[in-house]
Amino acid sequence: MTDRLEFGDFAPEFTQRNTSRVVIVPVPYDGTSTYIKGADQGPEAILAASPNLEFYDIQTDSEVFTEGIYTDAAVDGDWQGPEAMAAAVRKRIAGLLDEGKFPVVLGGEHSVSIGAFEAMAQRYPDLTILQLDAHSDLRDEYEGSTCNHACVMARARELCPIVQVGIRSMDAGEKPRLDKGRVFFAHDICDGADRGWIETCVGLLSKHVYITIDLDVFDPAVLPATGTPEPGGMSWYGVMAMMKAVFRAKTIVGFDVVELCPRPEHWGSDFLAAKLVYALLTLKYRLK
Ligand SMILES: [Mn+2]
Repeated sequence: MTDRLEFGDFAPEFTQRNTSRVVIVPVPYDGTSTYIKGADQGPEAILAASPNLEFYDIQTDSEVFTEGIYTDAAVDGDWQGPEAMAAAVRKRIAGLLDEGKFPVVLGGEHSVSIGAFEAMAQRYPDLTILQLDAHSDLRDEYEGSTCNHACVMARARELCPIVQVGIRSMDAGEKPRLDKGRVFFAHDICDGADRGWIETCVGLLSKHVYITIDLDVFDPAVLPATGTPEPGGMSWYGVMAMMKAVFRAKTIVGFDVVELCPRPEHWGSDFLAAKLVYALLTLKYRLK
């Protein structure tokens, strides 16, 4: 037994490290966020909310936890900057890939994804990184670091092709780095737009896909507890429709859910993040 929080509250036979296909990796890091601090509390809030989910999925008539969901120790340390944190995440994820596990990273601010990107790109030469986010995150450098949360997708682009979904906030200086053919802006895909864009998006992905979900991709009315909320975001069913199409067509090799900034008055955000994790696992293993 361990006194640390676990995802869900499953019988011990479904939470053993050696038999679990899924490994949850909390990364409680918030070293570079620029507006509201608190993303380091995100993993704990997601884990704390998770036992309150229903673990039966209506749409697929399934209980995906039977694949085994192990919650690993947090990647944590007394780091001087995000570079050292990214290296620690890379090492952890590379180890899990060696063991044949399906890693799920819980942030933490978005820079926690960089180490996962590196481990994934090394393992899968044809990788595409699919980003759901309000922000393009394509700054080459921000506040003295190339691993700042505002630079996450600039680092991703150095490793492999990327596709960006839900974007509605960026700096003019990022324009040269933006590949417009691979960006789905929120104003084009939200608010009653038909979902034909999803097929176009799936068509841009390679076989192996890593998904990075900044929770601020959701509209703040849906998920308010995030550090840099932006109006005009995606709905729950908008995200799920897209995810269903992606998981059906491609081999998803892992994903992260980042930038939850928990607030006591917005406990629904913690629950949404936990539900999103479980819903994506259902799509991974139970989608018919
Ligand atoms: Mn963002």
